[in-house]
Amino acid sequence: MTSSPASKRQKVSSSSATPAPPYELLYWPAMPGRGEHIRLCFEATQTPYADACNEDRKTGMGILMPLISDKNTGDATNPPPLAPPVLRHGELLLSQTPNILLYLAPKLGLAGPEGDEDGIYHINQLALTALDGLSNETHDTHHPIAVGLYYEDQKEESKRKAADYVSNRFPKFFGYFERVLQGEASKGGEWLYGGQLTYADLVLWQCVDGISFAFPVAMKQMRASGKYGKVFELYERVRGRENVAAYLKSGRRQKYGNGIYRHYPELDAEEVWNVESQK
Ligand SMILES: N[C@@H](CCC(=O)N[C@@H](CS)C(=O)NCC(=O)O)C(=O)O
Repeated sequence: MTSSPASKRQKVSSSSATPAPPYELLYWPAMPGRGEHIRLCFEATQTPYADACNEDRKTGMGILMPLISDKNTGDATNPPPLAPPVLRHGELLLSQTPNILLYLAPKLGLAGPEGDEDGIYHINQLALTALDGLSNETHDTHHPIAVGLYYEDQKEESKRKAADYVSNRFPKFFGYFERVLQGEASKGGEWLYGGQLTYADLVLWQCVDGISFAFPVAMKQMRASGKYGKVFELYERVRGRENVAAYLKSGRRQKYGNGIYRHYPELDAEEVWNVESQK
């Protein structure tokens, strides 16, 4: 019987003679971006990983660029990735942030309580929801028309988009996660699911952190409203964890810049939301 590629990979990592392959993250250098969700899983669990493009930009980009080239057709077992983040683990190459998280979570102990077989799908649901509303939509506030155009070329549309985003989408998504934390499945309201830290908490944390950088005025109001207390408590709880706190102080944590979370004061000003959202 021929073994499937998956079972070959299984053999590599479970063999006592062969050490488990290292985790390699490939992502644009010098920005947290979507790669940060994956970094946080490694950092929170003290799992060794390589961050090739930040450790040695030339070498890292020399690996990443051919992978996402429009000439790449992949190899015998891996289709080509369209865009980073990309995870390399032995012979396995994966892309799509939530897909990578889904793969890593059980291996890193971030997939919920033991014995809860369906738990990972609930955790995935929560992570996908955070990524939809608090990462992908955030990106659209400064690129509402075209990813390939500069922000400056779509500034007026950005203002309208941000106005709606801040006024309507923040309350919807923060309200949702507040309800999740009030719900029974959270098992106590400290963590989103199952009474323990999962990758959904780390995803939500990164989203709230990025949004706080991008929209400080709006976020101050969200905090002051008192409506999302549990979400902000979870944010502080994650930030206070020993491994996360140490990571945030380290040089491995990248600064926000021209990625998903950008601070354009004109998209955050209260007058703009009020005026623009009336149009
Ligand atoms: N849904 C994908 C989106 C990947 C993505 O858009 N990656 C960005 C960097 S964060 C990129 O380089 N995109 C290039 C492009 O869309 O042309 C994911 O979550 O990984």
